[in-house]
Amino acid sequence: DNAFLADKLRSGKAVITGWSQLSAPMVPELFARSGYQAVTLDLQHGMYDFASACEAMAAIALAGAHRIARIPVGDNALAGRLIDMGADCIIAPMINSLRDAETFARAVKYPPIGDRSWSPFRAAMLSGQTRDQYLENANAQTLAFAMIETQDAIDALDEILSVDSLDGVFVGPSDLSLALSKGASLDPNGAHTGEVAGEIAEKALAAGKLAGIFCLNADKVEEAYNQGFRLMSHGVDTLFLDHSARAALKEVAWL
Ligand code: 3PY
Ligand code: MG
Repeated sequence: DNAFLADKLRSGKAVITGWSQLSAPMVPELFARSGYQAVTLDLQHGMYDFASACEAMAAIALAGAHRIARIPVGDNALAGRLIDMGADCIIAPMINSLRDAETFARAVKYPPIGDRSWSPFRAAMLSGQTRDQYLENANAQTLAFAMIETQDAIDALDEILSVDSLDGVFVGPSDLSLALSKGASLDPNGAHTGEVAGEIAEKALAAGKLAGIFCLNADKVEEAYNQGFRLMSHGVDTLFLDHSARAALKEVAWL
């Protein structure tokens, strides 16, 4: 369908996004062709750079799916470039303060709620709008999600959620579990990590924001949905390949 990602999420629809770290454009296209409504390109921990993300977004768009990009820490200039090239949603990692949230979200939005710089030629083309229409709709259609995944972020959550130009929060359960255990254990699927994620979603929803989360299995997707999250990742290309490669080799282990 032609609905915008922002409209789907705001109307309460769940959106599952594939998560891509391998930067050949066929990889995110495969996610989209296999039915994922959205594909997230990981420019923080994956192999993508700006050029490969541009190619990937074209391939995803061709397959009719939403484009989400996770930027490297603090790279708000790249956020602007990626939306200009057709990202529907930017996820910014390690947002730890009001100032982090404000500078990030403002880079994604045009005045009066932000200071995004003008020239969305590609984004307007991909969304099927004239540039005038694009200007009218961009602030509502383009999403800024701040990752909440540190103790500082939890401490500053109310302030972060007060940022007008921010659309939502996105929980990173691995870093969150490291923060909660003070570095003692990585426990993204643990009960305590899940409870804290639920509290983050509750606060976000109460503040009128959207909530998203990185999930490592289908049970976590269900838990997150019940906690009010609507944007959930499920399926990472590197992990798919890792699991399938091991399984394939195991089948011929008799050799
Ligand atoms: C985390 O779990 O910390 C993430 O950033 C998800 O990729
Ligand atoms: Mg993280």
